[in-house]
Formats: sequence, C-alpha cells, structure tokens
Amino acid sequence: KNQKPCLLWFTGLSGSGKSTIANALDVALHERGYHTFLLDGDNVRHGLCSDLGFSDDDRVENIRRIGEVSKLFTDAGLIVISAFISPFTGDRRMVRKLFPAGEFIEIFMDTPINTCEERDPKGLYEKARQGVIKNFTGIDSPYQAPERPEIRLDSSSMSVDHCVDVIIEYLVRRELI
Ligand code: GGZ
Repeated sequence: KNQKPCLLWFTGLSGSGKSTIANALDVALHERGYHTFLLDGDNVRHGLCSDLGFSDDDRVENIRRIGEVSKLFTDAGLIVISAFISPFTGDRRMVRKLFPAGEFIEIFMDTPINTCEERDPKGLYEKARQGVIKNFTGIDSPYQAPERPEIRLDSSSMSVDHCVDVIIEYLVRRELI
C-alpha cells in the first residue's frame, strides 16, 4: 500500500494518553495495511536508553537518541509513532529539524493535569506529591506545552477512537497515506 514516511511525535504529561492513543493508532494503521514502527518507553527506556534517568540532561539525551532512531526508521520508509513526554520545546524542535518539512507531525496530548493525576495508573503522581519521586513532570519538573502542534488532542473529552480518527484524517489530508 502507498505510504510516505513520517514521524508522528506524541508529547504530553504522564497519564495524558500518549501510549494509549499511539498504540491504537499503530493497530489502526496496520489493519489498513501500512508499515509502522512504534517507539515508546517500553521498548526504549529499557534498552537503548537504559542508562538514562529523568534529570534535565538525561531527558535531552533520551529525546536526541529517539529522534535519531526515528530518522533511521523513516529513512527505511516507515511511518514512525513515538510516545514520550518530551517536555522541552528545544528538544522537540531539534528532532523536527532532522526531518524534511511536513514529515514531523507533533501531536500534543493536551489533557488537563487534574485528569492525568486522577488517573495515576502507576501511582507516580502520588509518589511525586509525597516527594518519594523527584523531578516528576508537571509536579516538580517543567512541561513546556507546544504552541503550534500539528494536532492537539484531549483524552479527557475525546474517545480513543475519535483521537485515532483525527490523526488518520490528518494523514489522508496531507497525502501521507
Ligand atoms: C516523568 C517519569 C518519571 C519522572 C518515571 N518524570 O506514565 P509513565 O511513567 O508510564 O510514563 C512516564 C515515563 C516518562 O518517560 P519518557 O521517556 O517519556 O520521559 S522524557 O520524554 O521526559 O524523557 C512515567 C515514568 O517514565 N517516569 N519517573 N520523574 N515521568
């Protein structure tokens, strides 16, 4: 099936729905016959970036490596989906610059932090509030929200299917699929 390579870059707080939407999008594109590759904490932070933690410097290096790996996969012709907090505007801009215009698609999971904190699937917000975890994004480490993302989603008011539909419609409109 005809596809153009691109990088779908999810950014947002812990619990904002990045992984959930990224996974559902990956499945939906597969079902339609497209070749994709999904990068997320599960396959990156345990391997390629297992030497990195959550200091500012380590997050910068984490995103740099993910950007470079994404570039390798798009060079191979794949639609790459990545789901990392990527809290710093400068780092996201650095990744964007690795790609020709239109190939880097920033998807901002603009879910209110209250919702993220209520979900707290791993209990990390609670631990961060107690000071057990330091440098937690949104609590005692910054999140710099994108000002002009290509796509903005809010998983507190939109269903998973609706979020996926919005992204697929974008890809069709840009003639990437
Ligand atoms: C933020 C943390 C932290 C701290 C552990 N701050 O919701 P999760 O659990 O499953 O996803 C979060 C993940 C964030 O890793 P990223 O590689 O996406 O971060 S970054 O882009 O900033 O490099 C969270 C967990 O790791 N986690 N400690 N202190 N998230």
